[in-house]
Amino acid sequence: MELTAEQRAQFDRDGYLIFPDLFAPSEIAVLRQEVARLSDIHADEVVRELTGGVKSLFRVHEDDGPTRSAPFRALVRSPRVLRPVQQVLGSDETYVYHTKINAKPAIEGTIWMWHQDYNSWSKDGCPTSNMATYNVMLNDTTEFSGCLYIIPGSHKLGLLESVLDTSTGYKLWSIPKAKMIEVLRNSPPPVAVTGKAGTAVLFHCNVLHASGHNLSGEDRWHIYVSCNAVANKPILGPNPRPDWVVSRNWHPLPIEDDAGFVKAA
Ligand SMILES: O=C(O)CCC(=O)C(=O)O
Repeated sequence: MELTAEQRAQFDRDGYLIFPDLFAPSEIAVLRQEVARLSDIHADEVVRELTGGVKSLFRVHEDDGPTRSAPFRALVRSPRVLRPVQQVLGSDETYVYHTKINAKPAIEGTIWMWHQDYNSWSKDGCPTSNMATYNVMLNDTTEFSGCLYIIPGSHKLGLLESVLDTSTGYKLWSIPKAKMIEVLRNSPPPVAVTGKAGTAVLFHCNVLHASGHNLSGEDRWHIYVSCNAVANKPILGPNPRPDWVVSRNWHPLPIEDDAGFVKAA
């Protein structure tokens, strides 16, 4: 899948792109089966809500480790995912920084406070913000079920100061309250990124985003494929985060079969 010049200009301007209904219901059914299987695994790669449900399942794109998954490994190599990522990063030599399935369970799935992904990734040692994330909705996503909110154009603010938010099961570098209020009062209104299962979203690592609690009766499953240019691989410090959140596999990812993830099931 090749982005048009117009889409590339839109990504540069707004910091994100939405691809409604990009994956068919039959394709999403395959991926959902995998999430159900992976949710029973107990390992470091599976982060839980403070109440016990699965918050995030990391490292589903490799062929080793407890959360390995042949369908998700094939998904990150599909042209529908990898080609747009290569285009916005301006490099055919890209790799997966991490994969994460945010399960946001019905009723107990908690918020993600306002942040820029590069708040964390700069601290991991990635020299520049030439990084992006590709999200696929694995079920219908509404405001009620805790959709993502994005502030259009906020990547142009550059990297903002952050503080470590420890209020949920996953520690996250987030924007301090006073700064965030100032940004919200001076920015276009946040966009609620809702859509049918199979909708995809690609966003820049400096775009400000957050999401609400899942108050609905259904889990809200999303996969996030975060990508980096090989030339921007992190210069790791003395106590780097583990491999499942900061991949050490920085071989360029090949583009493979667009239907590979269905065949791999
Ligand atoms: O899954 C969500 O609702 C938000 C996830 C997010 O913001 C992130 O992983 O950076």
